[in-house]
Amino acid sequence: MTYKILSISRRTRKTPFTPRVEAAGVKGYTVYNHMLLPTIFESNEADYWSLCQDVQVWDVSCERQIEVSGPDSERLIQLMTPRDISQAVIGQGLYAPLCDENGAIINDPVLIKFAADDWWISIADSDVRLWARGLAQGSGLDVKIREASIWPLAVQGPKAEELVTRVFGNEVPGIRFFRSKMLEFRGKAMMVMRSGYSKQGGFEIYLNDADLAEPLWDELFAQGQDLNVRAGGPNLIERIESGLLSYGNDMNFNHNPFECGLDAFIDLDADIESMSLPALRAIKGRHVHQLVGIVFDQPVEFDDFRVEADGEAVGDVRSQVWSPRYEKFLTMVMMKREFLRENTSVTIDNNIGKIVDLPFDFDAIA
Ligand code: THG
Repeated sequence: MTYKILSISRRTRKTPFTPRVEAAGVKGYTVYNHMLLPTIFESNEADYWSLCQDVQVWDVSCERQIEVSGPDSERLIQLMTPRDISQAVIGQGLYAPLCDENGAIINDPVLIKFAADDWWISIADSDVRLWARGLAQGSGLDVKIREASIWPLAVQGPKAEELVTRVFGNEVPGIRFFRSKMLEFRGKAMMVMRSGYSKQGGFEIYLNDADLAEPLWDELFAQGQDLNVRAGGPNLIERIESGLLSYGNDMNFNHNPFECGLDAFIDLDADIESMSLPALRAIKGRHVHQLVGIVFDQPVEFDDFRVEADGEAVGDVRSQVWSPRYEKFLTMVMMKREFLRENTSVTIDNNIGKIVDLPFDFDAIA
């Protein structure tokens, strides 16, 4: 991949952390939910090791919170997702696909039950606000829908718990995975959840006061000096090794949750009112594609992201990266299931790629 200059304007929204991100020497941004998302500071690989060994602070403000409040809020959220949300407790996050009436994936957010009649959809990169407003209008639901003034800041890595405890206090270690507490910074309570887009452990701080963005950033860096704290962002190497899906890359509106291996996050048998469930029940077992891993011993170049076998297209490369830890070229490929039934490898330019299930099982690959 090559990097090009990104033209920045009002459309590529900045965040309250952007001045600090710039001062930290950001080298690359992407645009996510029409907002800047820092991707590279030192280099993809140096950032990877810092994330895996120490602790990083990520400006993930682009994880916009679509707030759905009012008497019908839970009804609307349940309509949009095939995951049963009826047992969620206040302060809990639930990773859940949103699907349309055909079972196509609209987004794969973290759903947060912030209060009884107040849900946050912590969205991946697609315009869920428009979809939610359209559904609410069309179904006559009594809800308010807005993009909340919340800017998540992730603290990720093995030393994240130590750092967040130093800044937010001794209640931090007691927070369970995908649960949260309201904790104070400079006298202001904000949600702190044990979550984040890496498997190195960590927290997301849902900043609710833009004026505290730079003080919070500065405090994390002051307290984290001896922990080697660095600025970072969702890291391509780490997230592929960990099997975390990226909407728009690994899957999009053309795919359903079965094809992406999101089966665990849908409740086909639940007695819930969800617009995609009838279609998903009908599709199950009959989907055409499957997202799998294909592992090579060295980097290979695909022709227009195509995986071919005997001159025929059998798969579509969605994400790829060189893993410095495992010294393997990891690809995530949407493959035809018909091909998978009879093949366990593919050959690209004389390089044999081993087809494996996701997430990657590195003991099996070695
Ligand atoms: N945090 C928050 N919002 C987000 C993301 C996030 N919105 C956009 C994007 N990331 C959504 N995608 C994911 C993908 C995977 C996970 C979280 C968000 C994730 N998955 C775990 C797993 O697959 O093991 C746990 C899932 C579970 O048990 O519920 O964490 O990062 N706020």
